[in-house]
Amino acid sequence: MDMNKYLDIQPEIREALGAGRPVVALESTILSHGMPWPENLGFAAEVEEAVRAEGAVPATMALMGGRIKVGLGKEDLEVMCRAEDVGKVSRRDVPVYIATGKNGATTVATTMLIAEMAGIRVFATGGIGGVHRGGEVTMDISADLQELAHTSVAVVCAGAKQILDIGRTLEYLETMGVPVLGMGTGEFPAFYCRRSGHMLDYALRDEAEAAAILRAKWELGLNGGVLIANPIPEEYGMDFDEMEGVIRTALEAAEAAGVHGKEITPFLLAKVKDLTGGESLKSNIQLALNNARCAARIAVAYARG
Ligand code: PSU
Ligand code: MN
Repeated sequence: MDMNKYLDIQPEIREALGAGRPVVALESTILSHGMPWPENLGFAAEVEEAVRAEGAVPATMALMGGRIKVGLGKEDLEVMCRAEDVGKVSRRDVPVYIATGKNGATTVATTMLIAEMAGIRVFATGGIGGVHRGGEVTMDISADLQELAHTSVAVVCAGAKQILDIGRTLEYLETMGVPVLGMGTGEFPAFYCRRSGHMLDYALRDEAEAAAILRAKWELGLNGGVLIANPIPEEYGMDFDEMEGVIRTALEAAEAAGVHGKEITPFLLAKVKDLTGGESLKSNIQLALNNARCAARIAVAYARG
């Protein structure tokens, strides 16, 4: 394990990694920019507890005071959740935040690259970034997809939100050689919705099968990520067509406000939240907990070897 001089790995995580015990990476953008205070603080504790309950150690990532934090203590978690002057850090922002000491929340791309630096193989999130609607013209394609192409970490998500062009996102992942596996489903889920209309090549039977696929890929020297799409639990799923209307309104608002670049995803997420109120927050929390449990079971099976 490369103990990179910029990394602050919490002792419990360092010990687990040294002993080959399961660890699950968690991102902080979902805390700082994805959920409101103080619900996010409650969620941060709950998601770590969900990972522990399955027998793995949680490692929430953030950039703080010029350090890369692998595992956050209570105080750090609170700073990230209060999100006062906390930026959104994708791959290209990392060196800037390290050099300036600014606090930053890690996106899927950044959490993956830090996980790889630390030797963590499994990561749980809510939804990934992807090809935006109109991306064939704007070239707005999330750095998350490049990271999945190159960085050897498995990402457990609930699919991608309908703010994105899900079809083109899946095409991009195919081009980049990223396996996309459905957990108990042959259809790629759309975050709040269990269905997207886009079919996958492989439906996983269970977490042990996922772990076996990860082992085969990386032992073969096929570097890069794996996307595991785990649908939202039935009882929290929302209606696809209803969501489509909400997203159209959010996209129109973004267009009217002239939002673009790294601000577009947080803008759309906030708009969707405003338009759907408490229901979407509840769904978001439940799908993320569900992904954490799934990721922990995969990490446990992977560590068993
Ligand atoms: N999609 C969601 N929730 C999120 C994000 C995306 O449904 O919280 C966040 C993740 O951190 C993701 C990032 O990595 O947004 C992607 O941003 P961009 O599209 O700017 O790459
Ligand atoms: Mn973008």
